[in-house]
Parts: sequence; C-alpha cells; structure tokens
Amino acid sequence: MQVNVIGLGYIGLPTAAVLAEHGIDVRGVDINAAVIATLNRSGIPINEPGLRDSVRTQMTEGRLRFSAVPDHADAYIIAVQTPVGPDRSPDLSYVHAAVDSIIPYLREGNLVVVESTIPPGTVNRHIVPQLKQTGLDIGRQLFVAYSPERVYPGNVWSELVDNDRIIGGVNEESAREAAMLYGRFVKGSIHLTDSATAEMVKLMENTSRDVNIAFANEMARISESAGINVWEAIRLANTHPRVRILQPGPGVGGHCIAVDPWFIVDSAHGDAPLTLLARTINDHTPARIVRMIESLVAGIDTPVLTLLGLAYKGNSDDTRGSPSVAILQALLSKGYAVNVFDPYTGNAYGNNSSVYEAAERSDCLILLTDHAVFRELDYTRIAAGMNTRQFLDTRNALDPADLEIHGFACYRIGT
Ligand code: SAJ
Repeated sequence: MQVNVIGLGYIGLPTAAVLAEHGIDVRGVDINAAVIATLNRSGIPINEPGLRDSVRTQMTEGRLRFSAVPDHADAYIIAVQTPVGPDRSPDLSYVHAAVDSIIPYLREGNLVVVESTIPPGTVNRHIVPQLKQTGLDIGRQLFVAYSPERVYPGNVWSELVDNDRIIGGVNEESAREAAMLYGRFVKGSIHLTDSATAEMVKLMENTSRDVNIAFANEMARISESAGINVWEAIRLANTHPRVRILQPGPGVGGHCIAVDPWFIVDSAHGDAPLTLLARTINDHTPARIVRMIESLVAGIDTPVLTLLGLAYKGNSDDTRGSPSVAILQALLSKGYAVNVFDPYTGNAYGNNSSVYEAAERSDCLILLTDHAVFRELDYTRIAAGMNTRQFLDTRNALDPADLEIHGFACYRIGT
C-alpha cells in the first residue's frame, strides 16, 4: 500500500513515520523546500522524543521518502496547518492548497483523509466540491473522511498509536476505508461517525480544555484577592469523585488550545459566549502576570527581571503562541531590562545559554514554563549573583521552602 502524507509538521511527520513502521510505502510531502532538504539530509525539523530514530530507520529501509510534490498512491492524508487570521477566522488556504496539489494524482478507489483541524462542515461544504474536479463519484469512486489528530506534543509517539481514533466519513464506505488504513497502526478503539461530527469532536476536545483552564485561572485570581492558596483548594476540590479542575498558569499557548476555540466562535457567528469568555480570560492572563511582576519590583530603581522558560509548556521547545513570549514582549515594551533562560528554545528572543548569566544582578526570577530541569538548577549559585532575591512561580513548579533556604522571597500566582 502507498500513502502520501501532505504536510510534514508536528502531526504529518510522525504519522508518516508510524505508517512506514507498519509496512506502508510512504511519501511525505511538504511545500517548504527547506523541510524536505533537512529531512533528505536525515535532519529532523521537529523535536519529538522517538521521532528522529524512527524517521531515519524508515528512510534507510526505503519505506519513507520525502518530496515537494505528491505522487500516485492509494491514500492521501492531509495534515497541514489551519491558523486563524487577524480577525480570528479560520484560514483554510493551506488545506485547499493541499487538496489542489493531490487532485491531478487521484484515481478511482483512492482515499483522502483530512486530519487538519477545520470548522464543522468543512469537508462536506468545501472539500468535497473541490474534489469533484477529479470527475470521480465522491463516496463511491473516491473515499473521503475526516480524522482529527489528538496527540499530545511531547508524547506523540505513543499517543499516535494508543489513543482512540475518531473517523468521520462523507459516507459509511469512506469511514470504513479510512478505518482500514488507521487500523494498520492504531491500538486504541476506532470510532466511526460522519465527517461533520468528527470535525466538531476535535474542536470540542480542545475547547473544553480551554474553558477548564480559564476556570482555573479565574479561581487563581479570586484566590489571590481572598488570600487563599488556589493550588491547595484545587487539589482538595479534585478529591471529589466528579470534579477535575485543571491548573492555573501564565496563560494558554501552543497552536491548538489557544486557536481551536476560535473555530467554534466563528462557526457560531460569534454566538458562543462561554467559549469566547474562556478565550478572553486566558488571553488576558499574561497581562495579569505582568501586573504582578511590576508590583514585585515597584520599589526598585531600574529593576532587572529574569524569565525562566519561553516554551508554551514544560519540556517543550515550542514557543508558538507562548504566554512567556507575550509576557516578555509586554515587559520590554514597558522599558524593563529582561533576561531570559530556556534550555530548549534556542537563541530566539535573546535567550541566554546560561541561567547564571541570565540571573546575574537580577531583582526577580519569574518561572513561566514548568520545564522539569528548573527543579534541578543550582539555586545557591543563582541567588549569589542576584541583587534582590525574589521568585515568582506561575506554575507552582517549585517548593517555596526549597527556595527560601537560599534567601528568596517566594510568590506564587493564586495565593
Ligand atoms: N495549560 C494550563 N493548565 C493546564 C493545562 C495546560 O495552563 O492545566 C496550558 C499549557 O501550559 C499550555 C496550554 O495550556 O500553554 C496548552 O497545553 P496542553 O498541554 O494542554 O495542550 P497542547 O496544546 O500541547 O495539546 C492539545 C491536546 N488536547 C487536549 O488535551 C484536549 C492534544 O491532545 C491535541 O492533540 C493538541 O492540543 C492538538 O494538536 O490539537
């Protein structure tokens, strides 16, 4: 069997590799020539545990190839990005371009599966009409389905295989054809439905998480004014058998949870008050953190600030939509001197390669990303170089008692 995977990003590349691991002849396709060149040199443009070894092995064994253009195959998986535009409406141009790129190759009996996150009804209303250019009878000669990716960045490798899979066909035959493809590697259950329901399921999953995090962030803000420790309160509330509150933090980042709820808002023509409010609460959280930082250093002449973590979440190198970046930019625009340390994110945003240099003469450390390595830093040495030993923990990542022995005055959001 031959499969083309269109789009070699965080989802497409692992999917291409896992298909190849299961004996399928895979062509990974990306319009970005730099991505193809990197992969063909055995480089990996994405940092995901387990991915590099798998891609290299499958390339060596000849089951995985990369190209800027598609080719004839039995099935096509579309895994390109769907960002939101400046007006928060979904930008489907990459999906349409990907569909256009495969149209010349489609033949009777082929399967097309879209994995990109798209508004409910997109496959039926926009992709099926586009595919009709092939002249094939959709659902009978050309099978079309939507199957959302649901993998957790940082744990993609096992979730790709172990998670349940939702497959929505434009008709039952399409869903069954797609299920046969995913059944080659998915160990979780495969649930069949129609394409619009599958599109909605994906948006509901990420929106429910956004709403739950917004609730946690609201509880943190209220607890701060009431002098209550929100972390302890959430821990205790979660001992209830039917309560599962998530964790407050500096805001919601990444390319999924901070984006997908806008698809719901757009589909509802703005009439999605709860979804919209959650987005607003989470988007305003970085500004709340900035106000906390400003109050901590209010009495210091020309304070120096040190941010720990630029990535949108712990143990990740991904800064897309990161609240840390929003906080950094807000502080810089207010004229603060800001140093940054993130061991994963390279040298963008003035990132310092040494935490000790980043903390030198600092008046406040602000932990924004819960990288596990931040628990292992030498806080004795860090404290020795600082002007004022203040520590603001926005993730409840460190035990204040461990910092206080080094002379830090410790602050946590939500307390
Ligand atoms: N966050 C909190 N508090 C929490 C959990 C997360 O503030 O309790 C923040 C994180 O720090 C981060 C953001 O939310 O900034 C989102 O991170 P995440 O780890 O919750 O999720 P993502 O964006 O990395 O991956 C999500 C996952 N969706 C769900 O868990 C429902 C993943 O399964 C999806 O495949 C992925 O979105 C996607 O691609 O859609």
